[in-house]
Amino acid sequence: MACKRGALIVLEGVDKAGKTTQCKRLVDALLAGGRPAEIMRFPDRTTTIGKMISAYLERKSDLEDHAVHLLFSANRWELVPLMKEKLEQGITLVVDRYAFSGVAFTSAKPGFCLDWCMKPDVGLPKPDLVMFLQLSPADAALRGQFGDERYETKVFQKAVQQKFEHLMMDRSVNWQVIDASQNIEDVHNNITTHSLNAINVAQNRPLGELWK
Ligand code: FDM
Repeated sequence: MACKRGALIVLEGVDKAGKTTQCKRLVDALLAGGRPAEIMRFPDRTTTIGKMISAYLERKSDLEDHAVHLLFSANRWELVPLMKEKLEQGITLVVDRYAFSGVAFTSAKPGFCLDWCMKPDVGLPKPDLVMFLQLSPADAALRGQFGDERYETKVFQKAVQQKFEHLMMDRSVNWQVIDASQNIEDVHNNITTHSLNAINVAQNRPLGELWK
C-alpha cells in the first residue's frame, strides 16, 4: 500500500504573534511522536526570487507593488514540486506564512483588491489546516518593538489584520483561530491538538487546490 500523505499545515498571524516559535515547537512535537514533519517558511529567502524579496523587505531595493506581489507568489510556486514530493512521502509540512499573508499584506496597500491579490495563488496546494494566531495590537506592543523591515509598523499591521479577518470568512479553507495571548505552552498544546486532527483527516484525502 502506498504510504499515507502528510498534512499541509499553515500558521498565519500578525507580527509578534509567535508563529515562528510555534512552528518549531510543533515540528519538534510531531517528530517526538514519531510523525515525520518539516518546517518551511514563506518567503523562502534562499532562492533567486527569495533573494529579490529579501532585499525588498530589507529596503535595499525598491520594487513596484504589483511586481513584488507576483514575486511572493512565484516564490511559493517554485517550491510546489518539492512540497508535493514531501507530502507524498508522508511528511507533514508546517509552514510559517503562505498565500494568506501574500493576500493580506498586498491588499492592505492602497489600490489593491482582495480578488486581484488572490489570483496568482489560485491552485496552490491547499492547506489541510490554517491556524491564525490572534493577538491584539495592545498585546503585540507588549512583546516589544517592531523591527526595521518594510511593513513593520503599527498602522500597516492593523490594516493587515483586517484583511486576514476578511480572508477567514472563507469557509472553503479550514481556518482555526488560536488565542496567541496565552502562554507559549498553552498555545503549543492548542496548536498540536488541531494539527493531530488535521494529520488524521488528511491521510485519507487527496491534497486540494487552493481557492479553486
Ligand atoms: N509577506 C509575506 C508578504 O508581503 N507577502 C507574502 O506572500 C508573504 C509570504 O513579508 F512582513 C510579508 C510579511 C512580512 C514579510 O517576514 C516576511 P518574515 O519575518 O520573514 O515572516
